Amino acid sequence: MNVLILGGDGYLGWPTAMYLSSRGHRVGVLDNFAKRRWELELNVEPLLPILTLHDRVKAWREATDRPLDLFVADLRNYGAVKSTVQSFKPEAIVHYGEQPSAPYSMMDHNRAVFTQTNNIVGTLNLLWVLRDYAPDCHLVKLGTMGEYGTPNIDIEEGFLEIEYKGRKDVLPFPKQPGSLYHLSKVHDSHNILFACRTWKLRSTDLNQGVVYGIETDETALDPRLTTSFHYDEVFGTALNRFCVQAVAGIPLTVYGRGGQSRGFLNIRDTLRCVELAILNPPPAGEYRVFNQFTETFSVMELAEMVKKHSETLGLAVEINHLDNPRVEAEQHYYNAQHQKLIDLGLVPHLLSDVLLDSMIHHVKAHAQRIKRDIIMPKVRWGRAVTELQIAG
Ligand code: USQ
Repeated sequence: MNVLILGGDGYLGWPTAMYLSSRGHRVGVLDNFAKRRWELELNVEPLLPILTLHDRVKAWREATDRPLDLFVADLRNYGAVKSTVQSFKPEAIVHYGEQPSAPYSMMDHNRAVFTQTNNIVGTLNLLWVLRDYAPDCHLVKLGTMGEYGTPNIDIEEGFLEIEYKGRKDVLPFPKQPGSLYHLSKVHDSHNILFACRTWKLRSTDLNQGVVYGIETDETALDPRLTTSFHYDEVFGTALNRFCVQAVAGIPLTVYGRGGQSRGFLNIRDTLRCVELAILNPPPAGEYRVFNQFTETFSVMELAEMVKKHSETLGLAVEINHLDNPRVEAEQHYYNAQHQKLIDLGLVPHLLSDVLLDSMIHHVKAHAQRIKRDIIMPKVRWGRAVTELQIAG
């Protein structure tokens, strides 16, 4: 199958491209290298050094004799999206090509506007191109579990059966996202649902949880194939950050009480989930949602696991409860369904000592690259209180 990966230079896009290529698909990777620019803006960098995308594509060819098509394009440029789709002729598009960080979207007005215009306009361009030039192509869109927020009822997979005033319907599950980034994905979901209903496109919205892990079978083939792994406060995510903090001897940064529960999954399962979605496309006109995670943990549970495991490796680890920089529930009900990918054949890699061992081993090998000053959270969700307001 011809599969185009948008955001093919990223933490998940690059390993997905190699994984699908190794399974015999013809794979194209598209990126505009925006993430590398944001890294420069914030003076952060991935823990393991990574090559340019051009050099990684070359290294993949040398290691496996498999080609990848490379497109440098910005999804906000309709003409570039159109010409890529016309020349590559994708049967499936995997769309990771968005600004993926909640803290980045909450940093200031410019970055909030950028996040929403970048993400929403990029996806809207894609939908128009699919409508006119590739209506049968299956759009596999990376959404997020954070679209739902933390309601006090069970979270369903995209839709909820409702009985109201004696009538019944199946409607999109209510969305209460916790950041302007997460909101951008809600807006995308609405646009995609509209496009499927109105233009008879087909799409799978993968509402993914927080991903952890450094290594996949393909990245392990050659150090030149490494993926971008962040641990800073803006692009790093909870478990990945905790492993780096454990190695660096920095107390684990639990925000607030740490009762925030989220769905988590191993990076290897991300790749398999995307493959399962591609191999089982919905019919024309269907918009479907899979909740893509394998286990639920609270932040505090994760911190305790990392602490306990690190201690068996001789690392002394403390847990620090920081003032929560975000506005979010710190103790709440959380029960999200995640059955549809299991029904399609997903066999999860659950979080285990072996995985923690391997992550800490990788982090240790690059410990000299850890920048200690990019770990503590500085981006605050709440309104800044000015001196004028304090005065009255
Ligand atoms: N947290 C801490 N300490 C840290 C970092 C995070 O306590 O050092 C807490 C946060 O307050 C939050 C939870 O851990 O309650 C998750 O935060 P995160 O930074 O690991 O992940 P999040 O901001 O939710 O975003 C990440 C990805 C995003 C993806 C999302 C999936 O960056 O692209 O959409 O995970 S989900 O969380 O399910 O919405």
